[in-house]
Amino acid sequence: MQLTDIFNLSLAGRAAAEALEYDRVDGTIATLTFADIDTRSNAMARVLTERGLVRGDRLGFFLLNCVEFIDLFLACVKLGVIVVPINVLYREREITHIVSDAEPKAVVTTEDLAQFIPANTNGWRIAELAAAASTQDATRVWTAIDGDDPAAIVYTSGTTGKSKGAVLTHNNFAANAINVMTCWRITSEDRYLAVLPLFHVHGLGNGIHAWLASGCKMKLVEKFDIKRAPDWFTSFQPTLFFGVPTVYVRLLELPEDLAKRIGEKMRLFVCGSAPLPAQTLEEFQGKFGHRILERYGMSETLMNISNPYEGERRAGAVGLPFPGVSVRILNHEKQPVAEGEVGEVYVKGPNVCAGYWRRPDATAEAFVAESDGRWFRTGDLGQRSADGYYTLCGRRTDLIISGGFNIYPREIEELLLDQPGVREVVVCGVPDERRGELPVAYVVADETFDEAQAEAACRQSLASFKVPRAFVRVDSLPRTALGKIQKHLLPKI
Ligand code: MLC
Repeated sequence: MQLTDIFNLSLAGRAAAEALEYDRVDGTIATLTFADIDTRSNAMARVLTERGLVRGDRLGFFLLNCVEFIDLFLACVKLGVIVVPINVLYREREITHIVSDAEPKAVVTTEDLAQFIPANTNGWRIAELAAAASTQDATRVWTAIDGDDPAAIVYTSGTTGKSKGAVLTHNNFAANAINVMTCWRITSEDRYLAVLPLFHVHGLGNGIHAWLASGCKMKLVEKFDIKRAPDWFTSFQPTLFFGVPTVYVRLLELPEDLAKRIGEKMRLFVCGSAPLPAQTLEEFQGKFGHRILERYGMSETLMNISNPYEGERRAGAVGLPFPGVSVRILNHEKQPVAEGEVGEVYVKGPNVCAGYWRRPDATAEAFVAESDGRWFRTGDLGQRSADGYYTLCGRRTDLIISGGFNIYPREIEELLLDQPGVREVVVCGVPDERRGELPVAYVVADETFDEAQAEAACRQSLASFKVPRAFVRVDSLPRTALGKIQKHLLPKI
């Protein structure tokens, strides 16, 4: 099995059907069939082969959503080349780490984004690859690929400050695509509006893969923009939409009558990547006439748990395990907790990644081998109700989620500790209505500390969503007798 076999249901099986539309720069709409998608990626695969890429090589993607992202992604899937998506908001420090860890043959990017690629990295322009593909032979390429071959290495923020690459195989993505498609009843009749970034598993593993498996029609936009959303919804009239909570909070800003009209055409709104406040769910239902379906996944595991399509979509809960996925809630002693009690969520299934790229230490830490298999420690705390619904109630780790993007405080703290005058620093998430959480830095520093300089240093090296929204000076950090920082005792801002 390889991913192409599933994608062929549409690439070959629905060759003549309209597959994709996107807005051109001049404002006109481009439409491609599944046959077009297939041949474009065949040609792109031949370009990659000419440039020396073979099965098992890595290729970095540093791109906004665009049709060429899809061409390149499918070309890699067909060749067994491992895709390494990089968040377009990442900057020097983050990209340098990913490139040195994954060692891609090249990082594919645009003219605008090329400035952020480290100088010693092979940067390929997507426009040049696309131009080369346009004159290539577009007949099918086929490579012998094993289902356990990696399809992508997805970097997730690491607790040590350095991100780790979750190795997702063809089988992982296939299991996820089939679950998403069947459990959410996605069919070729659907019209999917894709606003989430393709460099994350939400937009890629759920969005692109469910589109290709089901053969529905997709409208792809560069990135979510609330000002353009009314036009996308009214002109494309989607039936299917995936968002993070921040996207739903922003959609609540739309006028009542428009919301109602959008709701009339819609079949399913799905939310994930961060907790959806029950109030947002209820308000959204009142305004759009749809109960958002909330589900739970991670970059390392793809989708684990989902509220049911039929049946109760319970506010605050993430629902029931997906087919093939086993879930356990364990206490500190790794023993199962009683019903309703809180413990750490462990998962097992065909969706769970093979491990972390070249990090046997981190892989050993994240997995627990039991007599019934290999369980992945999610780091999330949860409980199960009497009727089997799971609810998440926080995290074991310090992870901050802002707008659906993960932030590990340690990475920012390490950078700030290098700033003049800083003696101690701790970064915490503070609640924010729109983004869920925002990072704030509490700093113990002498008079040489300069806030503007610290902020500029963060902005230079880190993604914009990681830059602390405030620097709060404190005399000391509240600690326990054992020296652990008590974040809850820091002054509220
Ligand atoms: C935001 N920006 C982006 C971007 N999202 N740039 C490129 N691509 C994107 N996808 C930039 C904006 O241009 C802007 O830059 C700044 O970030 C703030 O954006 P905003 O539009 O003012 O913010 P907001 O209205 O808050 O909306 C942000 C958002 C974004 C919701 C659109 O946070 C987003 O796309 N989040 C999705 C994250 C995601 O897909 N996570 C899935 C992880 S997978 P400037 O320069 O103008 O300031 C995972 C597993 C699972 O967790 O279970 O799914």
